[in-house]
Amino acid sequence: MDDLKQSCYELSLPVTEKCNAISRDIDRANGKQMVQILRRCDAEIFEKKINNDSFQQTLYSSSVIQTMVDVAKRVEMILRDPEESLIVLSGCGTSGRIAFLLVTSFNEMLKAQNQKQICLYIIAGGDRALLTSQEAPEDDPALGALTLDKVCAGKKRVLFIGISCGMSAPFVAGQLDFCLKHLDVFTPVLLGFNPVHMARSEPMQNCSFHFKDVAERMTAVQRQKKAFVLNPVLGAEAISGSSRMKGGSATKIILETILLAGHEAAFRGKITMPECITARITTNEMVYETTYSHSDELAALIHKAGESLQMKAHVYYIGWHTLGVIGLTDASECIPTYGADFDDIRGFINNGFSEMKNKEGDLSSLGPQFVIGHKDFVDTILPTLSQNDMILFLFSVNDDLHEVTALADQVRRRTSNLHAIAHDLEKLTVPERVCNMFKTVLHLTWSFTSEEVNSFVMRQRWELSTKWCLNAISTGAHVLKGKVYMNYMIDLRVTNSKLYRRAINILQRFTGCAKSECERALLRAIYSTDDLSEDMTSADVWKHTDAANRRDQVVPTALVMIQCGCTLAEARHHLDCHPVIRDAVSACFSSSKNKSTVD
Ligand code: F1P
Repeated sequence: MDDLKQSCYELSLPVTEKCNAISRDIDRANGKQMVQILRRCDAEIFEKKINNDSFQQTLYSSSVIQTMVDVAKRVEMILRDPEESLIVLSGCGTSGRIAFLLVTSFNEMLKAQNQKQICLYIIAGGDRALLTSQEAPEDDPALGALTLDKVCAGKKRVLFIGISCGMSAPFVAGQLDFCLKHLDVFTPVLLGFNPVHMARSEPMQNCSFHFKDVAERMTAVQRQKKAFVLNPVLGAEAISGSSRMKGGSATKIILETILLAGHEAAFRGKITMPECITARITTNEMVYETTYSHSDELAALIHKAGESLQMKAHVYYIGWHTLGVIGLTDASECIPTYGADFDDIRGFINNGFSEMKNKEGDLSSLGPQFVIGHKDFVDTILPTLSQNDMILFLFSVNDDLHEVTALADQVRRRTSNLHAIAHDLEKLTVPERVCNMFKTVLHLTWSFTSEEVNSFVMRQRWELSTKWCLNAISTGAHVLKGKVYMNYMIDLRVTNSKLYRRAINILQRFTGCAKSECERALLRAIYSTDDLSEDMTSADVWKHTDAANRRDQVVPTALVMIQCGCTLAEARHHLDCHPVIRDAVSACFSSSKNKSTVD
């Protein structure tokens, strides 16, 4: 694509789908360089101005802080009068997983103080979506509304927070629309990271409105403080469109800040002021600084994980308590983002589902993807573990260190490829003999005293720090495996309408061809044919994504077909000869360049 076409094309994309200039060459970076790139991309979460644009509101903008204060006041009201009230957090994919984590932690905190547990999460696709990619329900606005209606039956007051980083998920749009129709009960909040005019305006399944429509209606109602739109801009993701990264982190920071402020106001009489919201965000910024100050260890872990994936071996996260949830979440996201197999990167948590405390309970009978306990790891993985597999323990000084050392001991009998991310406090450190069990230890000692912050708050910081580390490790490892071209996830799974559009965008971006040509190539790859029938081309997006769910490498195949002007079989053969997708694409770009020079 020439420069002008390229910049017009970029301008047409919402911020969350744009290509970040900082990470443009991430696919050529080594571990150390990658950490620096990710560090700079994540710094944008806390920047006062993005791309020198003073019109874009960012996390620290007074309008955003004020909206957070307003929503925290709603939380306070509900906590003060919890009977027949609910706080519901809902989202799809990563957004739903973060909702789950926040809700279970907040409810635990309420329970510890003998308060009513009034928080609920909804994730599109139900609890199985906590561990696996269930992208299709995300496209269903009616299902979203119905699910919300069901869980809120009989409630008199509901604070609903719908999370969609890209302001695009129909499931969430359906819920917000439902709330707007019932403002007597619901106060809807939209959390996303685009300006409202960039919210998605594509038609939705059996629906008369689209996301942007809902976002605009929300903005109108916000004037009467009956609905709230929280949409600071964070800059583009390090891997274009990968909202699990900055989007997920900012979701966690914003919602924890709001919930805690509401809690402090309700139970400690601390009036929520903009300054305390700002101070909490600054604390998270400090967590960011501290985490990335360990760049050497982080780079070493990326390198190790990359080596394992390159050798077709595995990376296993063995986490304790909520750090286990962070591990499970990070691992589950690699499947749709990088077309990874579920066992390339896998997470395990102590006590499995009883530790997760998810609504639907033990899901282990659903299949191997749902086998998540440490005991399961010992029974099923440990006996076949090889030196090429990387094991990464995730724990804090508050976890059972006897259990940590006993399991580490067992693993060490099979492999020395054992590493850890360990959190502790200046006044309470993980003993050296524990750290010495691991080859690499990313040891984060935090300067807060446990009196200063309660253990829930401390844990939230450890979770965020671990999230940043694991996002860097799994992203970096897939880059090293060749699953990223420039900073695009070219082997994504095209399993819902957003990802279908993203796939076409990626094809347009690399080939410079018209949208219609890119879409045809994508459909050829999805339906595995060179001759598309009328039925195929006229089917709606949901039919396409359903078919795409059962195919591998659809975007790389389409890319090679367009670039080389070849058949499906030839494209597949080309990809078979180049297992590293980045190489396959480069080889086909250079061969088509040579061809055009000769022509
Ligand atoms: C929701 C989501 C992402 C996932 C993938 C598909 O996005 O499920 O979490 O990684 O991109 O969409 P959003 O609604 O939060 O933008």
